[in-house]
Amino acid sequence: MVVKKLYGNTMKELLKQAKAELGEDVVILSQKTLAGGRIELTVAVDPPREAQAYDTNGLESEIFEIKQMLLSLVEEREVMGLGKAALFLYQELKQKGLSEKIAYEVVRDLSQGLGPEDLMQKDALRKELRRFFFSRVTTTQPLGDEKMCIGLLGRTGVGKTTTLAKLASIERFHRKRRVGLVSLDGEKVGSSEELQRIGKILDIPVEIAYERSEVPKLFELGDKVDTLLVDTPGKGLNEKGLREKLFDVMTLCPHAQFHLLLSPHYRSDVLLQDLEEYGRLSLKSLILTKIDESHRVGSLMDAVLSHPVPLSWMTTGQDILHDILPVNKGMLLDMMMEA
Ligand SMILES: Nc1nc2c(ncn2[C@@H]2O[C@H](COP(=O)(O)OP(=O)(O)OP(=O)(O)O)[C@@H](O)[C@H]2O)c(=O)[nH]1
Ligand SMILES: [Mg+2]
Repeated sequence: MVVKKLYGNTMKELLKQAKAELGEDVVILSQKTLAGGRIELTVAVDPPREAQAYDTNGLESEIFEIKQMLLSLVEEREVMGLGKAALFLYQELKQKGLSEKIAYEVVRDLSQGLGPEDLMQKDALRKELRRFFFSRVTTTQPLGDEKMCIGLLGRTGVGKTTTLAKLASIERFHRKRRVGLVSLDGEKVGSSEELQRIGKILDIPVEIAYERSEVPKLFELGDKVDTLLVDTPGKGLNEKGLREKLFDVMTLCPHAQFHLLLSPHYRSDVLLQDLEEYGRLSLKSLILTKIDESHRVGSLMDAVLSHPVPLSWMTTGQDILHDILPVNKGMLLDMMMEA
């Protein structure tokens, strides 16, 4: 992969430059606003197939696993040194679904804020855990008064289309804004009918792109609304199709904000994989979906504690008019510890 960093004042100008220098297949790896407002855009293109290097993935992942095993032995010994209550909490956190790495980080952090006496007390540790969780996990409220373009990302079935409809309902009925919905997911069987149904219930315009070439036409809707909501297919950024369409979205809506959806149904390694992959775009927030379906939110909390992306909403059912609320950190922590 050929990677290049570009600097400029607007996304539009940078995206144009990226296409001119690296061609139509260029993809965005990350974007960052620097001090003084300048933008740093990291872009890449894949090299031709024959130029790809010898695959060392197998060996690398074995070395990684061995390193992890050694590290966890060292960590467990260190936790033992903190006392019985800390060790119990460490084991409890792992049993609730946190990975060894995060459980160790939590207990080590708690031990720094507590004296040896408190470290022996279960209650004091629990209180400190709450403080740690509230300070480490941040939240954000992304709906502003300016013109907005909001794209939802995530693996298939995680709840993108349903959550988008819920956001449309908040914008349309609670905040009385003009809303439009565009979908980049025209290929999916039944998606047109589903989106038309949502458009009818919420009384908002809906446009669907079947091909990449249709994307620019779709975004003309952006001129007529305050909030443009963008539905995406449940494809990874590595699969051809989505990343090109997202590139176009960023060109057409340089102020677009992207949110990644995660649900407690997935193991933490799957959630972390999504965070790594979609985190290449600068994510505005994480939306936690299907919180009503599983009380075991440990894997979700593990992913949330591993990445510094703020949380915004959580969704709690299939009703597009009601089942969404701002993230409640206390509720999530209680759910994890009581599961
Ligand atoms: N219980 C519950 N079900 C939900 C929630 N959000 C979505 N669903 C359901 O999950 C299923 C999949 O939701 P979609 O919104 O179609 O998921 P998607 O991410 O758009 O899926 P693709 O378009 O296939 O990528 C649907 O049956 C939704 O009704 C939620 O918060 N709770
Ligand atoms: Mg969908």
